[in-house]
Amino acid sequence: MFEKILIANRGEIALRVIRACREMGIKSVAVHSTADADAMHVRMADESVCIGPPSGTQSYLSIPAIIAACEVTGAQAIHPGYGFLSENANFVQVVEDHGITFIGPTAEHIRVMGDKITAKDTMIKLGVPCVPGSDGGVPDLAAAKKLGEEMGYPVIIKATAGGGGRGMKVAKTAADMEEAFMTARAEGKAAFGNDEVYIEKYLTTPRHIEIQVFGDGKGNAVHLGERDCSLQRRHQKVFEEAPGPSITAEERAKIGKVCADAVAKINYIGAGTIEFLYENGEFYFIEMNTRLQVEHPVTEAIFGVDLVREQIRVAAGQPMSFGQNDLEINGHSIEVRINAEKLPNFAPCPGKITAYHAPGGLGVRMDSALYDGYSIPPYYDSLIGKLIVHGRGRAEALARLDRALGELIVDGIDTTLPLFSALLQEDDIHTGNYNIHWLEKWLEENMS
Ligand code: MV4
Repeated sequence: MFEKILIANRGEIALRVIRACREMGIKSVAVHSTADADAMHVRMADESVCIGPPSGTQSYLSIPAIIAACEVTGAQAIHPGYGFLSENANFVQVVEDHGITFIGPTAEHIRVMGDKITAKDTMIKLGVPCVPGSDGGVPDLAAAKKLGEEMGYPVIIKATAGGGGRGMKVAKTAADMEEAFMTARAEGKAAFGNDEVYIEKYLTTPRHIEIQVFGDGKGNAVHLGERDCSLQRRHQKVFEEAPGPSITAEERAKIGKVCADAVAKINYIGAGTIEFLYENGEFYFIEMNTRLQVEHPVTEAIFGVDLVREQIRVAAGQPMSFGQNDLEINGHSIEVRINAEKLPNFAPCPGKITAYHAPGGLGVRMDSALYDGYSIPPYYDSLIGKLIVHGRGRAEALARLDRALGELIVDGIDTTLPLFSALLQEDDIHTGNYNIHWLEKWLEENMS
């Protein structure tokens, strides 16, 4: 096993990894920008290295700075967390070229899944159900128009280098095709330097259901059920839960097995998430994320496993500590993401925390790097905490969420917390009756 791991991240996810390291008897190294000298991850790690100025590009995204920090501290492995360098295939290559272990998938798997066309092509070959659409890239507008007629409108044009909602355009009718196609292409080119696009049938009212998978890199893999992450605003998840309120045990077992078999077949190593749109009882693959996700705690809650510990184990060449038959769902879990943002417009709201009190008690987990007197710097993501609750059933989890929100104090800045108390007043939240458009529509009706 590794003696020392460097965490190439900040905030709550850095703490999450440090905690797993400590339980495993592994020393942790924090890296930080000058703006984060007083951050909790620096205090909580066994040692820390300043890797650059405030801007993410010159610190948490600086490959040479992070490699140098590994070399001076003697860390044998790097955990990337999520965001930053976590899905950067080139980074993985450089890490390995320096004889350091990347705690995550191979550069090749990251590359294949990072290009949405090769990801989809791979999934089709592995027998994973996909959204009907073009066979690979669509070369020009004429081909796009021809496909639109064949498939029937509406269709969606997506940049292959996009993902997370960037470089996507819907064409409701043939009349929209030219503008949608050209815009998706231009956005792909501008944002990612890649103008290749593909086309899919546009699903109008799906849910976002993602399957957690985990592989040992040696042809063994499991699934840990689904998360419903349909409640999003501008492609940012706000509220996530597991299991999905609309998914039956039979559906879970079936799609879960398809996903576990697929990742086993490619010798996938570590944690991964296979994202689907779910509509009328059918699953349609859209993307695969080759990282630990923000919302992984809801899966941990219902399965009682530590996903970061497993990531570290398999990266060190050890077997996973559980197989599919050891995995059984226990109850229901919900996560809400707390952002330093001012409602109703979700404007970033950094500043000094004048009082912080975390909720506790049975079935409550607060993952946050906040503390009394901490100043949230303006340079990074506005996520300041995740409140995760667990109950024997969905109703108990919702009641516990309401109770925990009542205990939580974050003073000195504006946060998205009032949103959750308001959502808990909605019948649709209690019945689980929502899709990917529900939250944006609700915000329009209730916050403007
Ligand atoms: C779609 C879609 C409808 N039909 N693909 C948005 C982000 C990216 N992960 C894929 N996205 C979508 N792809 C087809 N064929 C609708 C969306 C979408 C969406 C998906 C998940 C969660 C929220 C969403 C909000 C708007 C659009």
